[in-house]
Amino acid sequence: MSDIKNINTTCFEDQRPGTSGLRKKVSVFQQPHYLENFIQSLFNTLEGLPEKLQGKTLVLGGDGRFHNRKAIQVIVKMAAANGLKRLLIGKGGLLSTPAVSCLIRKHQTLGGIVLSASHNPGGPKADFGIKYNISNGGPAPEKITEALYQQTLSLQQYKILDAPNIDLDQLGEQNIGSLCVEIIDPVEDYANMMEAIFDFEKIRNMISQGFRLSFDAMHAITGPYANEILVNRLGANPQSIINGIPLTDFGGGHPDPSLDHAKELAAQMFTEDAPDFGAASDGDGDRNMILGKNFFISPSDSLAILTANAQLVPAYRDGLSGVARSMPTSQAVDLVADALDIPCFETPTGWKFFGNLLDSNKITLCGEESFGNGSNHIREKDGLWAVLFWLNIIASRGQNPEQICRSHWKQFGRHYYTRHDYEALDTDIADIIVSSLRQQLNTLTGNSYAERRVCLSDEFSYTDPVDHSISSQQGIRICFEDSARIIFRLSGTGTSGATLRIYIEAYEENHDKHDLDTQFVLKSLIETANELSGVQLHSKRDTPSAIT
Ligand code: VG1
Ligand code: CO
Repeated sequence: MSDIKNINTTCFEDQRPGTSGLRKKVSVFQQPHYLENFIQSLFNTLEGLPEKLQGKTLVLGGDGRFHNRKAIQVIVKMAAANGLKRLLIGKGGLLSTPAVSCLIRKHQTLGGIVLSASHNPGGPKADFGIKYNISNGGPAPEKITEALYQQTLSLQQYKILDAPNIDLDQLGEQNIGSLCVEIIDPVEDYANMMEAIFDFEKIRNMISQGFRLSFDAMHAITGPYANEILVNRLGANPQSIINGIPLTDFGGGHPDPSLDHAKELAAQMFTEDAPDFGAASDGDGDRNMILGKNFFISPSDSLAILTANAQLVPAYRDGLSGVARSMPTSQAVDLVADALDIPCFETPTGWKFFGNLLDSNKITLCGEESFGNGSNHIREKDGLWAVLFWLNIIASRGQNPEQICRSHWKQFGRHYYTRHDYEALDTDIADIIVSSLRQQLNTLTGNSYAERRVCLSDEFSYTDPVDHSISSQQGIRICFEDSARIIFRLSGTGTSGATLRIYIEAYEENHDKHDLDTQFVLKSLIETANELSGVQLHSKRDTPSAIT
């Protein structure tokens, strides 16, 4: 029996999706009708679009964090009451973000719902999140998330079927009202896709000849995927997967693939006896960190290196149509695109901006400084894909990650790069910092800071080359004549206060200077960034909360 529940939405004024969906504390999601308000608003928005919701199929799954199973049961009953025909759900309620994108495309569904707060911690006191992906497999564009948000403000009632819970652990079909729920293997379609892209035989040979790797799944979603792909299909030692079992609180950790958070992996990789290759992924499996023996590959360099070596991978053998990077990502890939004579696009932060470029075949590869890369195989960034890409390059070139990176710098020069985050700032203070930067913008050009002349200072605005939609206020940038840059933007994924991200980059062509310490090389630019923004003064902090 379908129930209609009346609600008062005035207490749900904060359901505007951010960079990557709606993210809140679990306790916020646990409020009566909170999740329902968001899901019904999503369904109403979709029903109002030409594609319509009724009679359609959606993919549904999450990264296994606390509240995942409960939320899935609610969404299933609401899907049944709202006239959906079919749901494809990963066994145990598990699906990585890239796997959802893969399934949407393979089964040509209307879209998919991912339950994840990505790299944010999980557990009863931590974070939960929801994002919606459209039929191309990519994150919903702003026009959908904005319409959804407007719905959340005025929704008066939602529909839910009064029915028992479904069994999330039983493969196969179950019916609930007129809805058919199919519980599927979360890994298989995705693993098959990886096998069709990369030269598995070459990687398998390399591993069988003694190549050692370590992959840190951080007790998040990628454990089962890494086991199937790296161990079962590529022959890696089962012990090369660390923290491989998904836990609802990620073992108390922060599933962020950085040297700070992937501590166990970092400890393994920076020793005498380190494996040849190390990698980690985040909560929902869409990001990656790549390490060599005692060697860190910066994510911006990783994008440039993948681009330069793409033709070693079977799926990209015929070359790339173009590449894209988010604005704060270093300009390393621009130089490679130049050399390959392919276009290079600069988009705002967030994966949704790559969708149109990929759909119209303007680009084949894309990436962000925040440890995310991807390609036209799906419409999300993809952690394990990047790991396999690196393994494919290493196996083809017969060189280790450090050698590959150093020869890249030798050919193209090195972009020193760092990001300083000031997390959980008071929102008023963050606003003061940003508006004071805005006010200074037209006074900077032509002046010199850190012994460099400013050639451009503006607030980044993006016009989508395909649908011509405009996204403004996407970060404040100060560009120097020697191609150094300082960029400021506020994070759209945090759940407490505001996070100011400061991105700093300088280019060094002379390869005698490629071995210096990054923070040392960027010191004067860092000081300039601190002075211009007054971040330390306003926040009364003398160091960033995180340095990448
Ligand atoms: C951060 C990153 C951005 C990334 C986003 C989602 O956003 O900077 O590059 O796309 O997280 O990644 P923000 O607004 O906090 O800077 V994930 O792994 O959460 O899907
Ligand atoms: Co993620």
